[in-house]
Amino acid sequence: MTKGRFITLEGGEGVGKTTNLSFLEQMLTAQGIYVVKTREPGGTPLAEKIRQLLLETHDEAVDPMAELLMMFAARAQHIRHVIKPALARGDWVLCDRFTDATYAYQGGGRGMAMDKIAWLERAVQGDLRPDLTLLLDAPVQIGMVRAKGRGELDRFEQERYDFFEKVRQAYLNRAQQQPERFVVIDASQPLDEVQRAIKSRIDSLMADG
Ligand code: T5A
Repeated sequence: MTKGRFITLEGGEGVGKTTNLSFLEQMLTAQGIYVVKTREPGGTPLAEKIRQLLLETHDEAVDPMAELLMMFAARAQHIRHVIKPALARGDWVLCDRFTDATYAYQGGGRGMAMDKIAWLERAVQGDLRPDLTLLLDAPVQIGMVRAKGRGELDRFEQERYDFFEKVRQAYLNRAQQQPERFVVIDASQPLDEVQRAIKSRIDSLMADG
């Protein structure tokens, strides 16, 4: 049985995570690899309900701690019912956002203490971490224009510009702190260039065995 891999795609709004996750799925499937494509928040029926609560707008202000705990509540379900079983089977898990998004949005964007996030990460995930994280990075403006092109904005997409600048910076800081896990890809390039960069990194991951 081949060793399962856990690959996450990260980045701000509209940088192309969903588009490139499908590209990656096709590329790996063509090589005979069993792939589980999933997303956060979400990935199980219950976690998708939590996603809906998180993304819709409410008359009541959402407390940042409540938001943080809902992210990890959804993640606990996702890890138990989807991610761990898939890795145990030897499948590759391709996940549209994971805990780096929590550090970027709840930590960087909302200003929650990073050590609280780290505590929850240990409590919920144990030692589960992605093998590889592709960070699609682009100026906030570019991602927002792409995201707006898709229609109605969710609760996060309605945040102010400086929120997304902080999110972007928090992602880049994490990539700098963990260069062995992160690959930063310039997502402002044309899509075929972005996909060439992704393919090259995956080829070397496979060559490493
Ligand atoms: N969240 C999530 C947290 O706050 N904390 C957490 O812990 C987690 C897990 C989830 C929200 O939840 C927050 C963050 C988010 O706000 P989401 O749906 O996962 O929401 O995230 P979004 O960023 O909203 O996802 P999007 O679908 O909007 O963006 P994608 O997936 O990055 O972009 P995609 O692939 O849909 O592309 C957008 C458009 O751009 C085009 C595509 O064709 C598409 O039309 N495009 C390009 N165009 C030109 N050149 C390129 N290189 C292009 N790449 C894509």
